[in-house]
Amino acid sequence: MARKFFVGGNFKMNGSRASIKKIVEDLNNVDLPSDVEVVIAPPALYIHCAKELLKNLEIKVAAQNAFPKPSGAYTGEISAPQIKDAGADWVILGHSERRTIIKESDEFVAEKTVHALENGLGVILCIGELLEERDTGMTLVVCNRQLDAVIDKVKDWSNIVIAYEPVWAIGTGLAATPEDAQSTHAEIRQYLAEKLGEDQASKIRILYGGSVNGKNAKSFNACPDIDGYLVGGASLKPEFIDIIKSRE
Ligand code: G2H
Repeated sequence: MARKFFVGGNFKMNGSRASIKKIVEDLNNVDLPSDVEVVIAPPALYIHCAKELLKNLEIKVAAQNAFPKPSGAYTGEISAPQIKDAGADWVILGHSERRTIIKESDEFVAEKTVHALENGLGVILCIGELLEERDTGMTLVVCNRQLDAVIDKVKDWSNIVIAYEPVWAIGTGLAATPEDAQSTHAEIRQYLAEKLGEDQASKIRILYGGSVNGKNAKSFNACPDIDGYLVGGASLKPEFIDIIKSRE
């Protein structure tokens, strides 16, 4: 079965009611390809508003984080059931900005993944290496370690999409080359096959993330193991639509 191309827009901590309304209206007003799954991830405050404004019901909404408890005394956190209640179907977990700035461990990301899946959310699981890890040949060691934490706890990966985001490429304008990205994606898929079996590995979508924009998206078209993109900065701009349409 072919893997459906997936384009996620990670707005990060950007936007206002007005700017998110504009992004959603722009998405409402274009014919998007039916063979691309589109998910937008506004800041949590705007999930409900984005969901209400979306007229194209094929476009789904994601949160950018979730706490691994359903409710309780966890000031400032949001739970998977609340994310569902606000209208989102997905959550981004393990983004490098949370791993590095908020110091989230592999185990905590795995715990969140279990909780999100148990509560009916799809998970966009981000993995990726720092520049010094890449320079010392540690790319796969790091990616595999981040995957292992989740593999230890989750056997059914049908509701997980992996986003491979080399940290050195995030927000820098310096995307990985298609050759480098394809080679890492293929190695990640091979690792998943060893751990989860060929069948599951062949179905898991592996997105590339890191400075994808309207100009470079097409350059990844020939990469068989790149099943879409997680887009940050460019998802706030009209070129997000060019990225969604980049396979046409
Ligand atoms: C990587 C990506 C989105 P950007 O973080 O997750 O952001 O496209 O701005 O590099």
